[in-house]
Amino acid sequence: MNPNLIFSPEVADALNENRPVVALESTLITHGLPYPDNVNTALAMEAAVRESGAVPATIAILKGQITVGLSVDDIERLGSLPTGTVRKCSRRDLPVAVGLHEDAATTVAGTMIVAHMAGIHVFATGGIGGVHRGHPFDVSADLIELGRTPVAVVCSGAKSILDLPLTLEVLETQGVPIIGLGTDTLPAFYTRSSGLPIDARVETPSQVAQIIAAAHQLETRHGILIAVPVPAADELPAEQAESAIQQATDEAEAQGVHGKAVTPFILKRVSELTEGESRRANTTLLVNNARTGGQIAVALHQYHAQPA
Ligand code: PSU
Ligand code: MN
Repeated sequence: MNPNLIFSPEVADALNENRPVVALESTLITHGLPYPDNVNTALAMEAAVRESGAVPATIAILKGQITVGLSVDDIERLGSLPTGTVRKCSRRDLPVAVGLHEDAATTVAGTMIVAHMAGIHVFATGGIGGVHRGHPFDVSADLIELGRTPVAVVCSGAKSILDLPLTLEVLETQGVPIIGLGTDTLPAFYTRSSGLPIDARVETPSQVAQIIAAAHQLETRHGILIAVPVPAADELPAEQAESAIQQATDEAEAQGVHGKAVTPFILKRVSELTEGESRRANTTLLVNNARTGGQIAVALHQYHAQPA
């Protein structure tokens, strides 16, 4: 085990006893949702993982220590720090945050790296990064990480702040299977479908676990994307999501926002522009994905536990 990692007692016990664990990210806490929604949602996600019989491991870097399994106090502290004081930590930021003993919140890419180091196979979040609209060279490191790190990422696709067709092209090039759980198209975060076809559709967490187990046996060494649409009752009307996203993207362009600041800027503006409407969709899908991640981790555990 990597000596830089520290574990909560609960996560350490679960991993030692080979019980199912689900990784959760922290950038959605520091850069994705406003306080106190962020803290409440992070705790609701942990509760949903527990309800499905798995142990949640929220991951972040606290004063340079890569921490697997934040306490409630850690989540409250990270979530209430002023915006911009916590480093957003993707692959390239990890050595900086650790080396300089910083507080940092892991993105999908950063969380995948740590989950893999810790021996956690399933990770649940809301939306992954992708290729930005109008900027085909702004490709989130999340997509490259999915191509190189064997962790299954349960998500609701990506927000259409991104260029979704180009995002799918990059995932294809990176060799990342996209499995729809109850869907045959890529979900677009607030809305259930982008209309874009994906690789395979399955109906149960246990079928997802079968695919993850096969990838482990084949030693393919890449990630798998598990796409779970937002529950229908809390879906946002497509036109409403689209017009807010268009306006936020135009504003980012006009204000010259670039690099790692683009995604947080657009997330913030979209949530301001859609007010409460998007908040419900956002929270519902995050908690639903955490619950689904728990079910997949439990199924994977049973699958692995069976004699070969
Ligand atoms: N998309 C969301 N909410 C988020 C993010 C993306 O709907 O909170 C966060 C995730 O942590 C993701 C990161 O890994 O933004 C992607 O940032 P970038 O585009 O800079 O790679
Ligand atoms: Mn980006």
